[in-house]
Amino acid sequence: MRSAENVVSNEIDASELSFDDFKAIVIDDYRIAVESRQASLLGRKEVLTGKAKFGIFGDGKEVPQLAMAKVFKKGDWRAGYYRDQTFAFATGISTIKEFFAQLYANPDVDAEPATAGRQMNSHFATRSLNDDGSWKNLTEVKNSSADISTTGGQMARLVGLAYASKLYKQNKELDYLKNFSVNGNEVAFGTIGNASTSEGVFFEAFNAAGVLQVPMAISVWDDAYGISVPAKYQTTKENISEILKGFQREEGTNGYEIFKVRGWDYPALCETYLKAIEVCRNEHVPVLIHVTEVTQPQGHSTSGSHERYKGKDRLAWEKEHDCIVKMRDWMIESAIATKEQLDGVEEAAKKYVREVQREAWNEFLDTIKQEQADVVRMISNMANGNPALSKIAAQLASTHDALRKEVVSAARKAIRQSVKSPSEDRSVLIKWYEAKTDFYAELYNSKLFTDGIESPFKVPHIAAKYNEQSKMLDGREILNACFDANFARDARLVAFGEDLGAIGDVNQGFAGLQAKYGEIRITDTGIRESTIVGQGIGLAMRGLRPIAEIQYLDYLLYAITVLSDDLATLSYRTKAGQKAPLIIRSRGHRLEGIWHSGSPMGMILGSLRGLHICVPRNMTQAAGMYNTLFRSDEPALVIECLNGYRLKEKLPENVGEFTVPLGKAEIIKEGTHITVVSYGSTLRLVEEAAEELDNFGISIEIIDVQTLLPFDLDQLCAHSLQKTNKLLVVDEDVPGGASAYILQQILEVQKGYYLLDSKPQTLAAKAHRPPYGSDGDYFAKPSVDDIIEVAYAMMNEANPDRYPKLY
Ligand SMILES: Cc1ncc(C[n+]2csc(CCOP(=O)(O)OP(=O)(O)O)c2C)c(N)n1
Ligand SMILES: [Mg+2]
Repeated sequence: MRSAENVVSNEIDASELSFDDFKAIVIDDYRIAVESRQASLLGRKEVLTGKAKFGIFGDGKEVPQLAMAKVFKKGDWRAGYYRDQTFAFATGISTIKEFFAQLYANPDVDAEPATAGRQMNSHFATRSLNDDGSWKNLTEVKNSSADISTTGGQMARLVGLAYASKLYKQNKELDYLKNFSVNGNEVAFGTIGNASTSEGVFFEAFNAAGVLQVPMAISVWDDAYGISVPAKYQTTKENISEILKGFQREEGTNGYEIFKVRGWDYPALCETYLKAIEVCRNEHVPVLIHVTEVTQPQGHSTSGSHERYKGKDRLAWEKEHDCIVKMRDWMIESAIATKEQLDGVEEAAKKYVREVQREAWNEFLDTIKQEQADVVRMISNMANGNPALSKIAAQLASTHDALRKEVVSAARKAIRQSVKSPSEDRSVLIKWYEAKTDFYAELYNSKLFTDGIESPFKVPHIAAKYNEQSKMLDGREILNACFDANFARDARLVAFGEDLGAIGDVNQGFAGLQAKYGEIRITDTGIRESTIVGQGIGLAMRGLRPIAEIQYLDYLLYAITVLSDDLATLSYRTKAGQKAPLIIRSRGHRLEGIWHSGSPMGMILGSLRGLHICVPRNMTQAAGMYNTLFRSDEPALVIECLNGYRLKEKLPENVGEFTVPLGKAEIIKEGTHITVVSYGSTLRLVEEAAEELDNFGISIEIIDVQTLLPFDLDQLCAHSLQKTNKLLVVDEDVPGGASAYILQQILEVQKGYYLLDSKPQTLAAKAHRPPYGSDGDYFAKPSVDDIIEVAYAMMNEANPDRYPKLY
């Protein structure tokens, strides 16, 4: 295997270059390009012959990526997409063997370090973390943030990766973080296809980086198509650099440097990248490099042929302008190499790639082969004349290149078929399968969270302390004191969002803190929720501790794609190779109007597995959760109660240190008749209802679950049901939203079903969003009256004599 070392020598240092050195570098670049092309050609064959499910390749985009690789230094970052294999090979970010391991979905993280077989091919990622979840030294390696498949989805994160350099450069208090930056000199390289620049997040990110003035270098690989759809449907004037011209910086303005270069012109590409990245790195000016006249020799992916949608002329043009063909012609014309020499390079590349591909395939199959042989043997042993079992064993034995699915499925089928004939041999197979379950779960289901040494579950629980002098303050002041203490404690913390800086957020949680800690740490942003989250992801991936504020929970929808696709999947899709300990702060539940009172918890629960979801009932609980989260390394969303900032709470003397553990529910009122489970703002209503219910002799036990993900790990809800046998879930989401999730947790996971003596009840909001005004709220969200009446009706059902019907 060629090492990254050999590749790094291709960086240009023109000052000391002889013509022979230069020739050697160019020829080696050519080698990388043709090897990459061979990988694309062979990769496609592997899919078409059924050895892999789907393939998408970087053919036609090799040469510009060589140029980009030359200026990509250790400590730099990439946020790109599925066309970047040549860049990955040229920088050592990936190897051809790893490329094939990923194509085959090899789940062994050593063979496929980017995603451990979890992502489709050509989804690149480097490993930022040690096995215990701690950071490696990221200044010593070339970094690729983990790709995602959504077109343009990399752009939001790219803003944050670039913004980190700005913080490291401008905030001297961060100098001690030697593993992440050398004076903020790192460039964040983005790549994107021409068609994907049509996505909103591209324009949002583009503008944000222009405002922020960060070292972000975007390359657009422009092959004039997005699958079958040509540029005329994609881009105004069919020319992205033309329409972005207004972003060009001018004397005395901020903005971009914009470059345009043809994708087959190797010397022009090298020169352009050198120039562009110099200004980007040294002056922190974002740059756009529009790489035009790029081709796609095999079409978009293995899903179909491009001959369906490209005309004859275009196909002929693409053949002629294939960047490798052009590079070859130029090398011969410029006496860099002879035709024969290049023929030799091409021949060697073919052979080499074929060898590496075979190795990757064999390694992928090796462990499965062992499992296959074991299962065939065990089923044969237990068959003992049973034809059904013999058939299963024979079928598995004859399956050529069996996948794990076939092996395990055969084992499970054999266990089912022999259910009525227990034997020693059957027990052996069952034992084998049970022992393997953990191994398979580790391979395919593990690391939704990093679960490392900084897991929030390892943060010690410290109770809030009060004394006689403890003051009663507005809820917002409790939070403010918590943030203040944490910002003083940890220089890595930064907070940003709309109206967060100068005025300290719309509810004053950060009031006065910008003046104290500086604009570099507590910062206003434009109205751009997707890239506020992306900004946080990129910063968190580079060792900082961002708090990204989404002004109201209702606006989370604008950021949900970035949260769901990127942040929530990051640990899982890299098998804990990368992490982004980002805290999203928002506020929601009770206020008024269709866009200011939402509680879309079902959406959040459905789309954000991979985040902790905290729903504190007041600001003290919120502060305790922040204290836990700031001391650990997993991402979380904290939803504060919109109507709680002005309610009085007692200030703990250890407001910056006490912790509220995640997943710990709390009984906030004991009772005997009904267990009422809720969270957030509705708890105050439930407490109010409890008082009136007491007058009827109905005693409810109120449980605050505190976090929805994870959910009540000690199973307080089920314990409570042992006493009450009645369950009411009160929730502000739509019917069947979060309340359905809560029921599933209590009835199924906690086995609460067996403890009920009447049907479990939910009380949710209406299916529409709440109308404006207090009356709108009353008729759309669960009210105190609703809670009392539902609880009363449950008692009426149990004992109609004692609790006669109200209506
Ligand atoms: C959000 C989203 N929409 C649609 C797709 C399906 N899709 C995958 S690639 C692609 C075309 C992208 O074209 P372009 O950005 O020009 O990149 P190219 O493949 O041409 O290099 C589309 C529509 C997707 N992956 N994600
Ligand atoms: Mg394209």
